Amino acid sequence: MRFDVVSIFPEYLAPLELSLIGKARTDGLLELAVHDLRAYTTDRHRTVDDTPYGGGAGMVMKPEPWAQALTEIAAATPAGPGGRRPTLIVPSPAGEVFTQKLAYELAEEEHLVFAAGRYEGIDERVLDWAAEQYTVRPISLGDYVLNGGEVAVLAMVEAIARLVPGVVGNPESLIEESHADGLLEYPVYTKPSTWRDRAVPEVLLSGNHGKIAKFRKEHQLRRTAARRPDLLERLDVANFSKTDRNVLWDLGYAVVDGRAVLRGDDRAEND
Ligand code: JCQ
Repeated sequence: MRFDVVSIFPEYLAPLELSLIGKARTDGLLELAVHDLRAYTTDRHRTVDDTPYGGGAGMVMKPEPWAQALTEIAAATPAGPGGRRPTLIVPSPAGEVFTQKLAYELAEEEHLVFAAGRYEGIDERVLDWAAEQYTVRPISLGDYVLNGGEVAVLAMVEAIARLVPGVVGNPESLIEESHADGLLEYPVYTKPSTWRDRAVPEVLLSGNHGKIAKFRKEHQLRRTAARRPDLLERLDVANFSKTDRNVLWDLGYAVVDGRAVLRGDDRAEND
C-alpha cells in the first residue's frame, strides 16, 4: 500500500517514520512519501494562501499549488491494468466521520493521498477538479477544529496502516480490540495483584475462563452504557445470551426487536 501526504509542514509528519509505520516501511509492506506543498509554487514568495472571495476571516489555500502536487503524485503511480484510481483524503471538520469501519475500507486501497490543509481550508474547486483523477473524500476525525490537517493525517495513517496484513505482529490483537464488536474494551490489569491497596478483580486470578469471559463482557456493556450509549443503541443484541440481557436490564435497558432501548429516563451511571 502506498501513502502520499501533501502539507506546508512536512516536518509535522516525521512521526510516521517511527515505530509501527517505520518498521512496516522497512519491511516493504508500506510506501510513504511526504511532499512540501511550497515546492509546487512558482512565485518568489512561495505563496500558498490568499484572501477569501465573499469576504470573511482568515485565508484560503490557493488552488494551483495543489493541482501541481496532485497531478505529479497521480502521474508517479499510474493505475495499472484494472487498477483503481487513487483516493484523495482531505481532512476537514466538514467531512464524513472517520470510524474503524472506514479505516478497514481504506486499508483495502492501493494508494491513499492525503491533502493536509491549513487556514480556513482549500479552494473548493481543487476537490471538484481532483475528482477526475481521484476518488475524493473529505474526512473528519471528529466534531472539533484543528489548526490544520496534519494531526488528522497522522491519526488516519496509523489507524489504516495497522490494518494492513503483516503490519501488526499479532493479528489477534486486531480482533480483540476496542470497537471490533461494537462495544468498548473491558478494563485490563497486570502485576502486582494488589497495588496501592487496590486488588485486581478476583475472577481474573481464578483461571476460570468461562467466568472471566462473562466478567469482561459485563464490563464492556457497563462501560459502553456509561460512556457511549450511542454505540449501545446501535448494537444488534438479538443473539445476546440471557446473562447479557440481564446485564442490559440492570443498566436500565430492555431488548426490543433486537435493539437495546432505555427503559426509563435513566442516565447510565455505571462502570
Ligand atoms: C479534521 N476534524 C477536524 C481545518 C480547514 C481542509 O480544510 C480545513 C482543514 C482543517 C484541518 O482539519 C480539521 C479536522 N477532522 O480541523 C480547517
